[in-house]
Amino acid sequence: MSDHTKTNLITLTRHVFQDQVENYKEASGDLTLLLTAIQIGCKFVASNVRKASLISMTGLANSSNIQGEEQKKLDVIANEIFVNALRSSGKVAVMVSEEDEEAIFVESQYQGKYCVVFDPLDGSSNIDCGVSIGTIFGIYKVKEDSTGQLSDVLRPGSEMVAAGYCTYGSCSTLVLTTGQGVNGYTLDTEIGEFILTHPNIQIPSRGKIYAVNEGNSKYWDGACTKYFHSLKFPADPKKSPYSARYVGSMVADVHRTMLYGGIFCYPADSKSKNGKLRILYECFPMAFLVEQAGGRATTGRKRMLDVHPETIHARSPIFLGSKEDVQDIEAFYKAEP
Ligand code: FDP
Repeated sequence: MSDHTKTNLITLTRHVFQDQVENYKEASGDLTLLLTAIQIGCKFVASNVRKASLISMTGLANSSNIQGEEQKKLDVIANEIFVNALRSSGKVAVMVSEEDEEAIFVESQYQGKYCVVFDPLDGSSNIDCGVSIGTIFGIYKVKEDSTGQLSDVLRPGSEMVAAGYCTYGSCSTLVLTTGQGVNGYTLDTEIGEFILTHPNIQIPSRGKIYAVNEGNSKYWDGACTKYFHSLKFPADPKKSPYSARYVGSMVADVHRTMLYGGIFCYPADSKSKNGKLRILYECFPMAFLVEQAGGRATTGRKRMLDVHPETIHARSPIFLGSKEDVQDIEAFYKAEP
């Protein structure tokens, strides 16, 4: 007799469709189709990342993006892959990509009712040495009576209807929320499908790991300086210090935090007054996922998902992860008006 679990695989599409049938009876199926386009983008990028060194796809593309950062060849290719997959899905009205200065408004014949904000390849500085990188995306529904405008994406993260990321590392895992918890699906490269491997991800309420670029500590404010000191030199002598882990790819650092607990931080500092990470396609999707997994995400002084972005590439400081760890940094900011 066959092992039923191995012949009855729960693919991402099957799982999302099942959720639609059980929980959203009135749904049209458009979100499921949009997520299929995103999956195709992730599989295509995963395949390019895996063979990048073999097909001369490492290195610079000799261009720079809106943030003035030099684009890698893979950044440009990943962006084209996602823009093409999303546009041709027929489900998207507006796209915002980290790699494009302006929002992209889809031509009327292809237009759908969703807006997708995304960083096609996050962690660019890790591309050429084969360290984990990823894609991050967030999805809004266009407002009633809108056919797709900038105001459909310049909204608080709490209005997103879905968000996720896909890691490209020792394996590719797509982690997704549609607002009913968080699930992780690992790419089976032999059959080309994302398979449910991490059902109902829950972040531990407290962790033992912190992730921050410690090299910036001379620029930190008082709250950050005191907080990170408290992790390394706990006031209670019976407590062990936290471990430090920092990949330098947000997707990899957040994925570890989702599974093991702890805190991921990119604070504002005297050099980067608004922090480094972009609100729409880095902070919001990750904050949505973390909250759905029982964790917390803050700017230090405000719930991350309540921020109202003024421009599509605006930045924010961010602290996210285990609920109690994030509450600790919030307390340090509260004590420092
Ligand atoms: P990168 O610049 O390599 O693309 O948003 C970009 C990002 O990586 C994040 O993935 C990562 O968390 C962060 O920047 C790393 O920044 P630092 O190098 O300043 O630590």
